Amino acid sequence: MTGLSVETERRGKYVVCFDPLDGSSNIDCLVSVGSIFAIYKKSSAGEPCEADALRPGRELVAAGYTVYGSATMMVLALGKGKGVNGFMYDPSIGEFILTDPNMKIPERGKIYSINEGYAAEWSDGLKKYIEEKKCPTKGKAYGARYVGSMVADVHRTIKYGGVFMYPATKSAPNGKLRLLYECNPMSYIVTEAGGLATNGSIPILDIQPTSIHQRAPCYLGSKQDMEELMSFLK
Ligand code: AFP
Repeated sequence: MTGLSVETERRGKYVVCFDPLDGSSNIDCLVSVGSIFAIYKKSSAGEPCEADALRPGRELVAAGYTVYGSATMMVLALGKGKGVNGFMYDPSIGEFILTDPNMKIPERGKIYSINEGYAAEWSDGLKKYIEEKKCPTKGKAYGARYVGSMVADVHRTIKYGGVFMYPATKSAPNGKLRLLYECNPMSYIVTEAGGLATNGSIPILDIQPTSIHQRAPCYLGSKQDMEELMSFLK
């Protein structure tokens, strides 16, 4: 076998976009962090290239994250319509155990999650939505939770319901989160769990990426909460 054929055979069929350590600013104070990945099947025939990764999230074949919190859990969505499963790490046997089969995000939650420090830069619609969550015209006020590690905030949102937001602001119209390895994989998982994810105008998973590190505003969570939020953002 020639060196060339070995090299060719080593080429895989898949392209992985990943954030190996999400929430890194939380490490030194021992707050939960995580890892996120998204997998596309390679689309081009030749050598892997950037175009293999610059594709809408709808084309993902799998996505997952691991959250390093009070326990370590890996959450996987292994294909459209195949659901979401959570595996807790058991250090006594060194294995991940299926503890959260077929995870479903509640239809509505009681928590909103956003960095309120940037409130002065939000759109009027978002300001009104958060005001409605804090001082509701009907029903009870929502609780606020914000870890500052996307993995931990999204994991809580899937488990307890509600809405997680990293919005567009006046000084950062595309928000902060990276489309290919934060917004897309988390939106894919949340959507597979029965929730919704948008950039404020269209579903996150429909965005056509144009560069590897591009950012996107990200709003995701429980179906009913997201529908309400979207009515404010419009
Ligand atoms: P770092 O990995 O640089 O700490 O950023 C984490 C993150 O991308 C994401 O995990 C959080 O949701 C978001 O940033 C928090 O950003 P703010 O501190 O601006 O709220």
